[in-house]
Amino acid sequence: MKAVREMEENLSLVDAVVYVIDSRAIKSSANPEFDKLIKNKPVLYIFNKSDLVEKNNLTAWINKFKAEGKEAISLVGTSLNPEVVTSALKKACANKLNKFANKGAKVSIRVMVIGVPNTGKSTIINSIIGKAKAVTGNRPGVTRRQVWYSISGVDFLDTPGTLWGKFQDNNIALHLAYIGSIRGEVLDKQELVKEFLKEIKDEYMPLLTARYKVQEIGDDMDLALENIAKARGWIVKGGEVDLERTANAILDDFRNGKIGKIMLEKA
Ligand SMILES: Nc1nc2c(ncn2[C@@H]2O[C@H](COP(=O)(O)OP(=O)(O)OP(=O)(O)O)[C@@H](O)[C@H]2O)c(=O)[nH]1
Ligand SMILES: [Mg+2]
Repeated sequence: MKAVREMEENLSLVDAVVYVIDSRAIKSSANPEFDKLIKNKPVLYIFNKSDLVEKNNLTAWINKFKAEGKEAISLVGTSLNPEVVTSALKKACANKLNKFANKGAKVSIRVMVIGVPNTGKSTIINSIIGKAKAVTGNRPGVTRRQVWYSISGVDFLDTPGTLWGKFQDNNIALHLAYIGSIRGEVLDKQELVKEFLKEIKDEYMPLLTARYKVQEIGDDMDLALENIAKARGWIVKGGEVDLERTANAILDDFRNGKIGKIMLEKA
């Protein structure tokens, strides 16, 4: 894939990798193709969109990564303290910085920011540099090519989000679709939302009730979608339920955190 090839080419230019992960799907937003490429670089994992998950669930993931010897921090990309990221990066690149400091020279750290589409890579860079320079948007494939952004002491290479050829299992594909990392056009929205409701209903029913005014969701997902459409009044002319609108609304709500804090994959 072109984007992965470009990443590979530019890896030799950077001192470290910032691996941006969606906190709602930490397992599924790890691209196995990246893992092979970056194995010789210091990596800082950022669990982004931490505002969309329960804090204790995220702490469990951070502890798990730390236990595996990985550096991980959690962030809200839209309102972060740049210092948190730059100090973690300086720690990861201490070797290089010390070497140059010993020679009395000042040097910048260069990092490549990677991740599957829509995890918030460009948003994080904008927040760090303090300007909305990189284009962002809540859909996959917003960043089209690699671009450098600099602040004093650190250069960031923004990259287009990349997926890999074959998902190990269907759950990964589903989770990436729920969080908006896979293009919508390739998926049947209603089927996707039925899978989504089936997956979260036991753990998160109170959130669904609060948002969609349905008291319970049984095993019949067609009926569930229909009941939500009725409860919310999503009806087309003639009184038929508008299932497509219902599916779109639920997906948008999840992607924007409107249903509440939901983590799809626990540590
Ligand atoms: N709730 C929430 N939304 C976020 C956060 N960080 C980024 N976003 C939103 O997530 C969406 C995607 O952000 P981008 O920065 O464009 O993501 P990207 O990883 O650069 O995406 P590609 O360039 O398509 O790979 C935008 O709507 C951001 O506003 C966060 O911490 N919390
Ligand atoms: Mg981007």
